[in-house]
Amino acid sequence: MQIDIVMPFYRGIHFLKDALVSLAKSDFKTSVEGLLEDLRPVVLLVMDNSDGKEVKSFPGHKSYSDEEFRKIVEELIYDLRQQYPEMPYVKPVFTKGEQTVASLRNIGINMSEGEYIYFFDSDDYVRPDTIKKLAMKAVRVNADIVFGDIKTTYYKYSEACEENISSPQDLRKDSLNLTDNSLNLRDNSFIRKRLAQHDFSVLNALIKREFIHRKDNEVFFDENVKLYPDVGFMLKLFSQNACIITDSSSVYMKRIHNDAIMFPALSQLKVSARGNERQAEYDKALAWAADNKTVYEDNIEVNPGHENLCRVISLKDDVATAVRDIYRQEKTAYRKKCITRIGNFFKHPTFLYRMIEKFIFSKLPVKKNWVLFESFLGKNYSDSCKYIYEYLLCNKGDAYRYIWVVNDKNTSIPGNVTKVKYLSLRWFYYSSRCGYYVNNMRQPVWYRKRKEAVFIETWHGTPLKKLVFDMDDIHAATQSYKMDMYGQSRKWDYLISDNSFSTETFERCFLYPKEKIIETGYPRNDILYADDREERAAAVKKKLGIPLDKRVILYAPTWRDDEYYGPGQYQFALRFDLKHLKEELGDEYVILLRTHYFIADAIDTRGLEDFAYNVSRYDDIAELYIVSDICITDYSSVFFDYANLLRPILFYVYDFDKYKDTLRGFYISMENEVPGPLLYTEDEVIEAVKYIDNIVEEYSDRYTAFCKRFCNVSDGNASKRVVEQVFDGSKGEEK
Ligand code: C2G
Repeated sequence: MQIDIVMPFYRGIHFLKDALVSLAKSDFKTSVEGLLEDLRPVVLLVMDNSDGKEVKSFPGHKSYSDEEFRKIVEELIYDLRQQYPEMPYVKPVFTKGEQTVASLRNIGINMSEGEYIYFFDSDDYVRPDTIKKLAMKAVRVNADIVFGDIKTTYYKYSEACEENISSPQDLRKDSLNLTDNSLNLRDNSFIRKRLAQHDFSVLNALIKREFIHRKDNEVFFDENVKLYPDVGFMLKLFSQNACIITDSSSVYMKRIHNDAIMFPALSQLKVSARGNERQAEYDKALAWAADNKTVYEDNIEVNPGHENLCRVISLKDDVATAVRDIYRQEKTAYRKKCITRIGNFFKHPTFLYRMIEKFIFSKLPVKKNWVLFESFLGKNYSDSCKYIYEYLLCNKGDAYRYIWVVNDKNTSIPGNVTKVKYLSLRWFYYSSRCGYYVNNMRQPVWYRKRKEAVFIETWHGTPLKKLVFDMDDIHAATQSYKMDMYGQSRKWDYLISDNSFSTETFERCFLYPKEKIIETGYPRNDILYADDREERAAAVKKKLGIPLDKRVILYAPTWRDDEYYGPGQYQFALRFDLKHLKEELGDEYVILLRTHYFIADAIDTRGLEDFAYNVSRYDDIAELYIVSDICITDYSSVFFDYANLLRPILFYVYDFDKYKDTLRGFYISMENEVPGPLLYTEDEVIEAVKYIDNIVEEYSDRYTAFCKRFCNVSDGNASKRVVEQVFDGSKGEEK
């Protein structure tokens, strides 16, 4: 039995690869109960080079010419064929001119020769038995359509189908929850259910080709419908007398795109366009259903020869009802949304403040000499913002008015400074009126930047772990990360970079124009080169109560994307037995424990006060760098900064494989390029600390090479360079 798999493809070679790999790993061989002799899947890969046509070209990325596109696809098929000799035959069909998913599918329908057609979107994938299961049912009852289940996933094939990742927050949504009535269909409940859920998807359905290519009534996709061609197509199929069965154990994995910027799914295209298309499409379907009502027959016939197996069903009335329902439900949903919005308005002051900002504050003039500083969402007085501020204060003094976002009003800040709490009404006031906004994180998605204001994004680290558009799957709490970040970064006037590696990476991973990146080095590292560094270190030691005769280890790990309570609230379990550590190292060392600012869990140091110091709430990590003799981290960017001190760095990477392969991936090879050893157990860490001189010697060449590449801009004058370029530069002058 030949199954023609009609696969439209227009963009995202990584999606296509996953789809084809899933077919290559599918089982088309096994015959069950002797019913299935031979399944012959043929993939009709019908393509249009949208990358080539895409007008937008993103910084750091390129689009393909038709020629290049063809080459890439052919190479992919060739490589997969080498890797998986059993992969179904793939027939590439390159089309010319503008195509829609509907027209690509119609080309596939016209080319098909097999008994059944299976529509498969090239950004989805199947499980190894998905198609076979449908085929078995189809053969048994000679069905016109066999429907399987559809599950949605955010993850690529290897994670969702092979590794079975189990994060505590399983983001996969519910499936259709079919009850398997495949061999005993007594009523039309399944189809009615689909209609009621507005599920008109053609996916995971094995459809008899004759049933589409009927003599009396050929069914094609409406090529004028760009976004939802399935609706009209399925309504037409549903309204015919069809032998329809289901198999809930056959599961098709529909992938939700986490990147609506570079690789939007059709449903993620511009909302207004989507709304109109959908409306038009439903209108058409409704009109069609109404027109055909005259030929509606309510009788349910029994398919000859298969009386006990299935029924032939006719659903014209259900179709018309469903379409009317859609309108009703949409209206109700809209009303509910309005009510929720009004509710939110009173529940969360932010909504109210946003309105006040929009209608009052934003009407007041921008104050050109007001500078707003915000570090880690107001959690502390730190990072590059602090050093830019202190430079301005020393060198420009009263020329500017300084406002700091700090949630704790007792935070000690030098100079005459106005303090505001993050997202308080005063924050809205100052963020709306200030001429300069210096921030080291992302501002809220809804933040409205005034045209006259200058936004300086300092960012908060040289990237080791992959960021935004360089990431495949998102395991963190917010799946809208890429879209959010894209919108947020469009509002930045300057982005500070610590080295040429960061500049290149930011351009690509943020899709951010290189001209706006200023490679000044990080102001936060100026302190590491300060003449009075040792005096400052002594003062910090005194403040923390660290005994002067002890050497200091700083342990500063990062956060894990998949261990969270909610956005910005991450979990952390310390992988050190502090008592044991104290026994082994306590005579010579004390340890400073510093969790990432996203971590909500607190570290328990009770009973070990003279050895372990919890410095997670200490304002500025740079001050902790200068008091420490050894830094232990994992995948945090802290080591890029710490390396400026040329002191030993150890990498305690107990979950290395997971972090590298699943959660993030790295820009540089941790095995070969970082300036210290990768250690996987507590004992290895203890050993390394005991023999730290050997480590220093062993890693000396690597350390030198590392600094040459990543620390070559830093010299203690980064803040000065930023102020000169941003505050004294042309953009600042204009103000
Ligand atoms: N940090 C800290 N304490 C930690 C970890 C990090 O104070 N235990 C601070 C450091 O200044 C570090 C910054 O937060 O450089 C960023 O932390 P990362 O661990 O690197 O993680 P993330 O916030 O995800 O930023 O380009 C850099 C990346 O964006 C990483």
